[in-house]
Amino acid sequence: MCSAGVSADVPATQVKMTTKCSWTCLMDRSHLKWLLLVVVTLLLIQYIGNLLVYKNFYNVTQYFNGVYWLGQAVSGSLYGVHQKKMAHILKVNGTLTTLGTNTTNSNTTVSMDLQTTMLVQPNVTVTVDTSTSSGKDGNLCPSTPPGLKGRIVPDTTAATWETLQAKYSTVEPGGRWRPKDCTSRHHVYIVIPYRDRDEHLRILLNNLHPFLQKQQLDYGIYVVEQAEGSHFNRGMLMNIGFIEGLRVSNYSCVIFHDVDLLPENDNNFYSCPQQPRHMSVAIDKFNYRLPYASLFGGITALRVEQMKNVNGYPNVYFGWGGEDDDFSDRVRSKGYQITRYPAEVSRYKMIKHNKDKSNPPNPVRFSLVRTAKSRFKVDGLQNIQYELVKKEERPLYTWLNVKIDEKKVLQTSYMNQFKTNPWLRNILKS
Ligand code: UDH
Ligand code: NGS
Repeated sequence: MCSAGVSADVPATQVKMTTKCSWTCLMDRSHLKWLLLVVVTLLLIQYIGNLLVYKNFYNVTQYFNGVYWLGQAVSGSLYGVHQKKMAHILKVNGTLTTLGTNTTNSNTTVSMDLQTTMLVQPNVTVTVDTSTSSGKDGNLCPSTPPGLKGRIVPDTTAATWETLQAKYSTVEPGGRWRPKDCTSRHHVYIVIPYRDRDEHLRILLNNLHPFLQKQQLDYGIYVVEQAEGSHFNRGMLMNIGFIEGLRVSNYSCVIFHDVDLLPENDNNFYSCPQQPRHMSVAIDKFNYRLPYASLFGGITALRVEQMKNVNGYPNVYFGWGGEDDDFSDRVRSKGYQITRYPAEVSRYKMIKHNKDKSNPPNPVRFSLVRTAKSRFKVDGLQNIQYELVKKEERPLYTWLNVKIDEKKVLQTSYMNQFKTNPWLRNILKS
């Protein structure tokens, strides 16, 4: 203990400070200053650390062989940057292992690198999402389908339609299938946007049917082909497939699937977890790395009510690019988290091809993405217009041939700000 005192017999001008040091005062004042500084720094570090402590668990899903995925979310500010963190955790034989983390700044997600650091506290209890693992029906398929191998090599040979039909004779007309011996836990439909890619479609279906059957899914495949006469519009084809699929069956989960992506791991479950999922995380074309954090293109999985809630894809993107970025913004602006399984699982091979002639890059796509928010409510499922020219239940898929009136779609008040753009002017005057 140190104390300071003033001698009473000294004039005020000569007031003298005297210092008494008790036996506990083991250091002089300069040491004390340093000690205080260290203590304050330690407290500050602990405070910042606490902001980033992994506390809130959500979205726990079993997705293969006794392995659980769970998002562990935390929010906080470090050096003024708002951060969110998610951990991807595997539970194998009762042991929790963290595979990697997603750090998100300002609501965007970055790809994660696989690492084996243990991030969970030892007293964490993992509870499995019972919405997909229990049911009244006693004959439910097992939550872990038997016979999954993990890494698989896609077959890139283009078999003829006749060969494929014979090979997958148990598939019902319209491309529907369900396990015979048990009731599937997942009622899923796959929507494929399509134009002039016959060979890609044959290759994809040759890979997809056996893949989905091994996963014991109750599924249907819908190929939405855009008729000639308008620039390709991937977003609208997704919306149309979504609407038309629901006319056929009461699906609960939709998977939007580019025709040129082939899965390389059969543990990549084609179902919808609690949050929207970006499935094509690691593609060979990008060296198995996610090109950018908010990417939500290629293949995505959403629950039907989530797709309705975000008003679907935008309709106004004709030509290549941007519609998936707009969709990504829609999903996140509704408060959903875009989730991703580990890159080892969400692995794809892309069938090599060049840019399609009828799908040139859209020159206004960047402006459209920048102003996307203003159209979330007015442009999408809510106002879509198309003509269903033909619908056929083909042996391996349902074929929807649709006509899109490009001029009509773009002639709306919310596109007024782009009317001076030569590309758009050209379309509108044609
Ligand atoms: N699609 C068609 N027909 C088209 C255009 C697009 O079916 O004419 C569909 C198809 O499902 C495709 C998806 O829309 O997978 C996405 O279109 P894309 O494959 O053109 O876009 P992505 O960004 O590839 O996947 C761009 C071409 C990269 C060329 C690189 C050349 N080295
Ligand atoms: C972005 C595009 C996305 C596209 C992504 C990956 O630049 O639509 O590249 O493309 N966004 C815009 O153009 C605004 S890829 O390399 O797969 O061809 O999905």
